[in-house]
Amino acid sequence: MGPAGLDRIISLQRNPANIRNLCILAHVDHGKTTLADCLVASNGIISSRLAGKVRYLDSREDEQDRGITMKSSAISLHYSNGDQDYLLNLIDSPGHVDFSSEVSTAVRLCDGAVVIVDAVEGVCPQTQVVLRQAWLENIRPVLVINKMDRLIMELKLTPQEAYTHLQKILEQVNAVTGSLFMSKVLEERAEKEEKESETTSGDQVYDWSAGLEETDDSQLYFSPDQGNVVFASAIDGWGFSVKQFAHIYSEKMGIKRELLLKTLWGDFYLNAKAKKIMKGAQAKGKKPLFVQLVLDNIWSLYDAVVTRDQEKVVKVVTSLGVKVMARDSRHSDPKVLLSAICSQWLPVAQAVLSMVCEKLPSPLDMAAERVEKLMSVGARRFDSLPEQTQELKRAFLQCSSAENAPVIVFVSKMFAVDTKALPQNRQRTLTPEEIGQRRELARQRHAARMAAGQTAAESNKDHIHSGSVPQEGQPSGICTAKMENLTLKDSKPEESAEQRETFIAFARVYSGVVKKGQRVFVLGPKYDPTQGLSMLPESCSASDFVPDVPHLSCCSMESIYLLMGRELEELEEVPAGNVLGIGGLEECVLKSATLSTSPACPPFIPLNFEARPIVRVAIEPKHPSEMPKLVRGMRLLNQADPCAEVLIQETGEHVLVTAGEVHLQRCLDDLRERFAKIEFSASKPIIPFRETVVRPPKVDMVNEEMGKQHKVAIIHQMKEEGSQGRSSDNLHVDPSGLVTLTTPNRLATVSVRAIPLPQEVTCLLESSSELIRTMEQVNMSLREGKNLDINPATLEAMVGLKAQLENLLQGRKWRNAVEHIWAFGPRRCGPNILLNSVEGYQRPSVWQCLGRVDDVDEAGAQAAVLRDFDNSIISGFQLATLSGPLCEEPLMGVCFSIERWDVQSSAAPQSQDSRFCEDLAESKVERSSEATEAGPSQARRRPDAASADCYGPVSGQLIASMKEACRHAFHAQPQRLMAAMYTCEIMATAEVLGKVYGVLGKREGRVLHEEMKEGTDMFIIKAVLPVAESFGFADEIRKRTSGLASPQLVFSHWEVLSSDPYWVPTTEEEYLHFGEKADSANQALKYMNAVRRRKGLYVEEKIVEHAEKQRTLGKNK
Ligand SMILES: Nc1nc2c(ncn2[C@@H]2O[C@H](COP(=O)(O)OP(=O)(O)OP(=O)(O)O)[C@@H](O)[C@H]2O)c(=O)[nH]1
Ligand SMILES: [Mg+2]
Repeated sequence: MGPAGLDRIISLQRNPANIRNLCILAHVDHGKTTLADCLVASNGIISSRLAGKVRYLDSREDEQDRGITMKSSAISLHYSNGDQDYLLNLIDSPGHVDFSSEVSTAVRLCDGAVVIVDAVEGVCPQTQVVLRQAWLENIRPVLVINKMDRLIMELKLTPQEAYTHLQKILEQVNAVTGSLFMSKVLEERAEKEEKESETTSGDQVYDWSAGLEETDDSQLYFSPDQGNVVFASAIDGWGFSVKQFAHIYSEKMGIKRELLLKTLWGDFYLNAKAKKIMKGAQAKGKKPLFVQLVLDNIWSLYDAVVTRDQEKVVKVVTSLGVKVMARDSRHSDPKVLLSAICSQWLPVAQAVLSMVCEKLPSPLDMAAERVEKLMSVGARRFDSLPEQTQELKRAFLQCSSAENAPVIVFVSKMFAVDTKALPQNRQRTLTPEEIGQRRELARQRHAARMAAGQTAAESNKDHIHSGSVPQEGQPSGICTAKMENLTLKDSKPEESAEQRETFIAFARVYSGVVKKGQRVFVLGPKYDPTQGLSMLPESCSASDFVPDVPHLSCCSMESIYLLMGRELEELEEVPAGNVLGIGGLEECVLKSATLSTSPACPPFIPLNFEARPIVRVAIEPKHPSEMPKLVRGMRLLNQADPCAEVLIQETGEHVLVTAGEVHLQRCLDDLRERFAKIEFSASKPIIPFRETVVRPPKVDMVNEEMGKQHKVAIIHQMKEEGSQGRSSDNLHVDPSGLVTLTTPNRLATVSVRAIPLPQEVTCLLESSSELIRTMEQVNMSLREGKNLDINPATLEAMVGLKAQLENLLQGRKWRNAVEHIWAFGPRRCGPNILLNSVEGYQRPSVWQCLGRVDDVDEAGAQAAVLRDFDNSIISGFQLATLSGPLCEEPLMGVCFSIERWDVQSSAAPQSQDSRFCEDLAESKVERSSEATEAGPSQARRRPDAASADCYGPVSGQLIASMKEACRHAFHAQPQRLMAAMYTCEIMATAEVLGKVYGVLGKREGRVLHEEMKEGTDMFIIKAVLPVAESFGFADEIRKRTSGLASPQLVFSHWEVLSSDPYWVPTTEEEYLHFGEKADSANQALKYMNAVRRRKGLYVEEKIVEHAEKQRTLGKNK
């Protein structure tokens, strides 16, 4: 960018009323980057001939190769709309699901969004996702219906059909917005009623529609007559809103512009005789205005150009008053001529940018509601924040760049750039003076060299004069010193470029002026302004000495940049309301952060990410000595990607977790080429599984009803196994699946049963894990004697969860179960339950925090002892649920019910040996009698003796025994693996439908439904597919359908695999059907063995099954 352009942008930055921060959002391949190209070309940054071809904002090599965007990138553009000059900070975002985290980072920094929809494909899954993201961040969208040319050239629709088709697309988009709006209104109404019901009481009649009618939603929907829709073909360079045509025709036909604006889109037609616009085009079978005045013209232009009707083309060209160069009109590809004409007639940049300037809000229009949402972290209500914090809201709304305004900046991601590409290291163009200076230097050097050559020759000739320094030598000395200076300066970055990547923060200033070198507070996501304000001295600034405050640090913004797509321009300061890049934060910001000069500023709410990282690979350097480089590279990668996770597993493996296959590939490439720069090998993707138990199946593997006898047989088999392999003198498994295990020192005994949880319960627990975690924290602090004030909404959510569980866990088996939930696991918040079914043994349940402390009311010491035992049991349960017996993967949907547990009163270590026999006798008696009461009562009887042992053998052994007992209890039930499932939506034409089904079937996919997309010949297939089978799926589909279908995979849920990994044929039919080995069809066994092999666990395999056959084969060869 030239200095003039830069100056103009700098001056525009000071006028927030004319700034628009916007991002382009859409489903993958709907033309975001192509449209961005057109906008960039309007600023002369790239040639308009190349717009749509260079994809300027896709600056990475792999983005260009694959043709998809992977990183969001920003560019600042200038636009004059009438007499106003605007600054547009434009962010292009990726559409592929794998990179949806990049969309979150972009959306956060914007006030508005351009949502693009492909005119043929209509609303796609990612379109809905991005609309929701925009909605959640409270940013206003405008719509561009792109690829209009496809309606003409590919679908060959008539203008009338196209009009109907476009109406449908608008309806679809508005339906998505409508449902978002509805849920919000209902939510607000619920809140309002809650408040009202606090004040008023009495019977109320419930009116479900209330709220929806009152709230004004006309601004919300996309409609061409509202001016928030543009129809475009980015690739051909044209686009228009109804406004442009209203303008053209108001002059031509003498109809008022306002009237045309309102009637150009909709059920209106032109009565040529009366020269009037009438309503009811459809009913009267007339051409709607939009078809007659707009679409017909475009269609006939395309027709003329494509059929090479020279006469007509010339006529159109002259009537439109556009200029076409001879080389364009002669070009063999009619598209060239088309875009030459269209881009002058209806330039897309003009249409989109004027809509953006008129319809999208400026930073000054930020809604108070949005500010409160951004600032209320941790579900705290905005009005509960300290006063100084609440005052900052004003600063936000004012968006002031005054000297005394507090600086508030949000960093949404960190991105890496090559250090050499930074403006300060870039080779700058020399001014004429400098060139002159250099020339002079070079001349002097040349002269000096010549002179030196001469003197050397002379001294050679005349040795006697050695030592004498020639006069001319002096300037040469100075000269080289200068040169060294120069070259040193030039080469410095290379020498110090040990670190080749520099991290730049992708950020926005919300208030104040950011200056180069300024010091600010970095507020971590858990920073609490109340705490910060109380700990810091008054009017403390980030440049002072700052005492240690949790989650608060200071750093200086060493350099600030204007983001210009592939390039950065260094700036001195950036005022409020702008998007910018900040250098020098890599030490104190990992991925995102809030920066402020005021410690009263709360951290912004975290970005909401749509995709969860699920694909993990283990990474290992080729040469072990390069491990440190790999570790450093992975750390950098973690910082540079908003969604990738890097961790070291318990096994010591370095693991990279990514959102999907494409994301994984990009991360590996980045790691190899930029961050680690070493050779490494990545394992095959590690696929997560879950283990669970199910109810005994009713039919066998050949779908024969299992008779009672059969079941009995199975139970017998189990019993036998129990008595043979699994039963020892410590372990007892009874036929109903109750496992009783005694600790090795025989001081404690637990009896556990595993019960499958209903699926709905598992789902509920899975989705409420955050809430459960909060509940657990509250319980912890309660147990420590602290009392926490819980936010009423959270408390209510907990009560709601309990009620839901009670509702789902009905029946005799689950009587009172919810009340007795002892813990959730693993990690205290997972989808498994530990149930305290010991009769008469009252212990605090997980619902303790809800205030029902009627459970136990014991003396302190007594409670403490029991608590230690409790903790051991709960810990055992946590360990058991963390890794199950099938292949050491976490459990899911299992309830472990403790039916008895006894501890010997004499558990004190000193008495252990002497009383061993006695204990044994005692425990046996207990077990045979009705011992349910004994355990706890014993423990209660002599707490002091046991208390000495709370960290001793009993406690430790109790954990281990509990874990073992759970594992055996698990084994005693029919066990299953659960596989992670993706949902995928595939769009395909009828011809390739069969192939898509073929690939899905081969990969164990299941089609949920299939429907025809209205107005097209496309089918939409919705299917689920195990993650384990998904690698290479997208590629395979693309190959088999010659690129006509491309699926988007999103993690959806866990699903129980129906086959039993330990199944062996038992009935005659099963033998007949599967053969004796029956190992061919057992998918679960295959998965289980693969995981076991990876983890180095024992895998039961017969390697040589038919030795004789092998021998014969060998002979033949
Ligand atoms: N026919 C037609 N093709 C278009 C148009 N706009 C874009 N395309 C094509 O659509 C494809 C995708 O365009 P991109 O601009 O890369 O799409 P994108 O939305 O940026 O894709 P991602 O960034 O990967 O989500 C390219 O092959 C474009 O040439 C259009 O108006 N008409
Ligand atoms: Mg793109």
